[in-house]
Amino acid sequence: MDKDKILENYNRDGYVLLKNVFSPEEIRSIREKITNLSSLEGDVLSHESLREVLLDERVLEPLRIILKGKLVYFGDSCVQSEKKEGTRGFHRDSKEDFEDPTKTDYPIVRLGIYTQDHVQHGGGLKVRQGSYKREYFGKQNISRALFGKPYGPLSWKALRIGKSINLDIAPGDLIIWNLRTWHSGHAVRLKFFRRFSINPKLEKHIPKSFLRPSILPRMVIFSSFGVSSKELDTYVAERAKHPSNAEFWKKCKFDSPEVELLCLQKGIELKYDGIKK
Ligand SMILES: O=C(O)CCC(=O)C(=O)O
Repeated sequence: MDKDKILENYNRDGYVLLKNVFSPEEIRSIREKITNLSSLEGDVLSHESLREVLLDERVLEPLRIILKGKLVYFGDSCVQSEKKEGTRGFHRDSKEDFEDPTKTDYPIVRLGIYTQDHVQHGGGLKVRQGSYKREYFGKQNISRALFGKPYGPLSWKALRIGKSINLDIAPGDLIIWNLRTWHSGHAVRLKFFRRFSINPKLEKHIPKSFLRPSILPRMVIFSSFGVSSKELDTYVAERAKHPSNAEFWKKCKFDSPEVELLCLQKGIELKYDGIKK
């Protein structure tokens, strides 16, 4: 996908799905490397064998196009290998984010490298198209509307939170979404009407016989990147406050000289506020 198309899709939808970024052979190798890890703990760059995947130019270039600046990596990444279905529910990951999304950008994105098929199978990702630009009736905004200042008059527009779409992610594809985009993992696929996207709250109630199976173990590499900004400072500070994230970051080793050198070569800034060793 060329630069203009990446920006056009991302600006319209709040996400962009890049097809065939990795070859089937590369995906087989990534799955093998994940299988051979002695532990999944820590961020992706802490795993020597997987650094090259995340720092691949085919991954970094679209991020630079979307974020329009020097990339900042702050250890908010993980390698997942799940043997059973995980939790579901639409959510957005921006933190302490009270700006008007119709007028402001949120300079942090997340990427997913799913290593199994989610076109014909379940277990993929669903998103609400364009939701990153919508006001929303989340808990934060309702309490702001009642007890504080909503950003502008709350309107019916807030109820239009974007069409729910099961993304056709195939192994080798790269999906990048803005942290304000509503999304939910482990999306189910109906046997018939495979494109039909069911609300995540209802997904677990659908009888198995109506569903397409998921490929297990479900192996995915997730990572966030941002550009230097007050939003990024707030995001990292907010995440670091939570004991579970503090525990996670303690196991990260992206402050090693090898990672620092690799990131320097790739023009990536490392932000250590979360891990503070
Ligand atoms: O498991 C998934 O597919 C989605 C994960 C997710 O919500 C996230 O990484 O922010």
